Amino acid sequence: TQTLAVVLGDQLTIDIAALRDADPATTVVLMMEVADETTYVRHHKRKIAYILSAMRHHAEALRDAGWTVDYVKLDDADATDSFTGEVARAIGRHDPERIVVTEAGEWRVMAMLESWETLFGIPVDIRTDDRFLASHAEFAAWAEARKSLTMEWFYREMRVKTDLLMADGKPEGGRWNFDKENRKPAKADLLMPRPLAFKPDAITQEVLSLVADRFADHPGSLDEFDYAVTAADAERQATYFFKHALPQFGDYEDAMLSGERYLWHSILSPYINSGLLDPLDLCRRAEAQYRAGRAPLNAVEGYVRQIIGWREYMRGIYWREGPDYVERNFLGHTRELPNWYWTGETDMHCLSQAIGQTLETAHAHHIQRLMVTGNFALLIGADPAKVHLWYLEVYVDAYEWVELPNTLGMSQFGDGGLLGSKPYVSSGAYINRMSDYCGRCRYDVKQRIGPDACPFNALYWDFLARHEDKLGRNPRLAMPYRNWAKQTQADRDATRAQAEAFLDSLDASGPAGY
Ligand code: FAD
Ligand code: DLZ
Ligand code: SF4
Repeated sequence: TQTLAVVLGDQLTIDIAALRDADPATTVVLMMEVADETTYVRHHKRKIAYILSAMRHHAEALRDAGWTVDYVKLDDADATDSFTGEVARAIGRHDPERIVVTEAGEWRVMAMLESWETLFGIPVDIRTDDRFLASHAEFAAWAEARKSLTMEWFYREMRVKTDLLMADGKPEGGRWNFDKENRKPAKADLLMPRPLAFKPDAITQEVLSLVADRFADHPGSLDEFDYAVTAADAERQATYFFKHALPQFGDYEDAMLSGERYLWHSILSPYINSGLLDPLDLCRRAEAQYRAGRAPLNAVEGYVRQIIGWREYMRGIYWREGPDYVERNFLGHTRELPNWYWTGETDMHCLSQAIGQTLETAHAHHIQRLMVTGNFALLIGADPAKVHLWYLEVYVDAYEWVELPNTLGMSQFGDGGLLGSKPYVSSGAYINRMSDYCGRCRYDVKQRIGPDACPFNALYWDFLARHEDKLGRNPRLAMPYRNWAKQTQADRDATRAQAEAFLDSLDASGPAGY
């Protein structure tokens, strides 16, 4: 063997950079299931099952394409439990002249890749991951040139760069962003699209029993596992989304409904992040739906912005801010998440819905993550590094490069506003406007004080009061702070006492389940 080409678990793309110009006759592709990766956080069982099954199927796809694949399984008798240990063993088996690998998605794994050349004494070629539009250097250059790192400006550059939704150098429809049109509440609708369900084949079934056996103490359920685990099936889900959900995707992007896990979302993030689907290709296909008159501009622009805007931008921030970004804690928060983040057992209906479906499916949609579980964690003053661990653990699409900036930055304001100009906090009123949750809740969203009052209400004002020194001069919070100042001292005292009693009751919920 001349070349050992390493393919990691989120590099399941058939023409990944590491294989691009390799010769199948003299290359061995190494894929490895390793214990350290399955336990560096207590990943949701479904997330592990998805990744391992997708990896095993991808190994088959590579073999079908003519590659020799050396695939190490988790229960291999001589397993070393780490990427570095497995590469060392593979060098023993194949005696390669060099290693080629595509850059890793996160600092932790990148450090391993960078240690190999010295450790093994053979050249290691670490290739740029060109599944992303902006390289680390490009993002750094963009960020260098400005004071504020507002996503919108980055997004516009990506629109120009890709020529997506452009007309003669100008944005299609005369505006870059149609977000204001994407905030409609939804009504229960029997005709709502449902993502396709894929029946586990023999490979997936083997993985499911391995995971049930070995990761019994990890959170989440494996029941009715129905993810796509091949590029072809992921492709089917994409086609289904473009046809049946994209047209309404924009209107109802921020809506939430009881019992409806997916609404008009694409449910493609696990496939994009692990490499089964190509993000830019999806954007081009969404654009084609618009050009053919099959989906409105607000939906297609919204979809494209999430991918070439938010997704790329989050990755840029992650790599720019460095490995200690995870330690930022602008608001000095230290509380543990309540124990019921791992059970869903709370009488706050919005939270039991968001957490319940998360434990069942390893998925929740954006507004549930941001304005229900995220909002609540921020209002109670939960430690952002701990909140980050929860999100990294429970979502099937969670890899640190995308999860950390979303959680610690966007959702928990841990970076003090690098990513967002104000914290995403709201009282119950926002949840009531965007969902049907409150009508089914034992709490009254209109009350702030008393045993039936929606906890979000007192917590919201208490949060603002607690952080007046850090947030009081934020122009985007001027209105709520004025409103707070106008309330009588007696009302303010009662609000804070209500919040305090609630926080005390939370701390009694039992140990967090990380
Ligand atoms: P859709 O609503 O259909 O959106 C289309 C696509 O846009 C998604 O598939 C995704 O690739 C991309 N996208 C949308 N929003 C974002 C965003 N904020 N950042 C990056 N990409 C985005 N997304 C992840 O992929 N992995 C994570 O670990 C993750 N953690 C999150 C944590 C928090 C606290 C929050 C608020 C959001 C997080 N997101 C994360 C973003 C978003 O919630 C998911 O991408 C989305 O819910 C995936 O479902 P979907 O494919 O149906 O998305
Ligand atoms: C998340 C994950 C899991 C659970 N298991 C594996 C694995 O066994 N083998 C593997 O190659 N990758 C796995 N991954 C994904 C890796 O953690 C992923 O490659 C890194 O997040 C990239 O930096
Ligand atoms: Fe959530 Fe409050 Fe509404 Fe209940 S009343 S669902 S706790 S926002």
